[in-house]
Amino acid sequence: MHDIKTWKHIFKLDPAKSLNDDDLRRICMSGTDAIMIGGTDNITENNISQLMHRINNYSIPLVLEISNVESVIPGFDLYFIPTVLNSSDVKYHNGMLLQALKTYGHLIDFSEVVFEGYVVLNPDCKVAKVTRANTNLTDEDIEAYAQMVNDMYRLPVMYVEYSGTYGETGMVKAAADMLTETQLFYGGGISTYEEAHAMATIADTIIVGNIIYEDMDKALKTVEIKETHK
Ligand code: 1GP
Repeated sequence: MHDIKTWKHIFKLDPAKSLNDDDLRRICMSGTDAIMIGGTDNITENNISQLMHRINNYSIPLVLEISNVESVIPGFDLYFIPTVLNSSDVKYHNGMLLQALKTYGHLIDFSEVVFEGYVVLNPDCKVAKVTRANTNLTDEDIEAYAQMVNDMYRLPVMYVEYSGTYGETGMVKAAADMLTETQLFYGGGISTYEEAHAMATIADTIIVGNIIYEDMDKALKTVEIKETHK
C-alpha cells in the first residue's frame, strides 16, 4: 500500500494535453513521489486510459484524481476524490458523490480511495469557474476551512488550489497552522525550484502541473526539493 504521507512532490498530468514519450519518461524517472492524472476539460475514459497505460511501463505510483464519474477506470494505485469546500454548487460538495455511490458504491474498494478537501483560490482558473467557487477568502476563512477538514470532516488531505497562478504563502500558512492530522497539498503556478521550495516549506506536498507542458527542464528542477525537505 502506498503511504501518501511520505509524498513531498507530485507531478499532475493532464490527459487532454499531449506529452511525447521522451518527456513522459523524464517525468516518470524524475524521482517525483507520484504521478496524478487529472484535469478539468476534455477528460475522457479514452485519454485517461491511454496515459495510464503509457505510465504503467514505469514503477511510479499512479493516482487518478476523479473529475467525472464517466471517466473512472480500474488500474490505478489510488483514486483521489475532490470535494470543493468553497464551491457554491452542492454538486461539487457531495452531489456527484451521491450519484456515484448510488450507481457504483458496491464496487468501490475504499482502501484505494483518498478524499481531498479542496479550497480553490484562483478566481480565474477553470476549476473555480466550473465549481462556482467563492475565492474571495480571508486568512480567517482558510483557517476555518482547515479546521473543518482536520477536526470535523477529518479528511486525509486538504488541497489549497491556485491552479495556474502562484499562490499567497500567507494563505497556505494559515491552513498549515491549523492542520494536525490532515496532510496539506499545495498546487498552483509552481514553475521554479525557488517557488517549489517556498511552498514545500509550508505544505506537506506540492503538486506541479502546467510547467511540465511549458518548460520540461524547469519542471524537473522542482523535484530537487525532495533533497531539502526530507
Ligand atoms: C492543478 O494544482 C495543480 O490542479 C497544479 O497547478 O498546473 O498551476 O502547476 P499548476
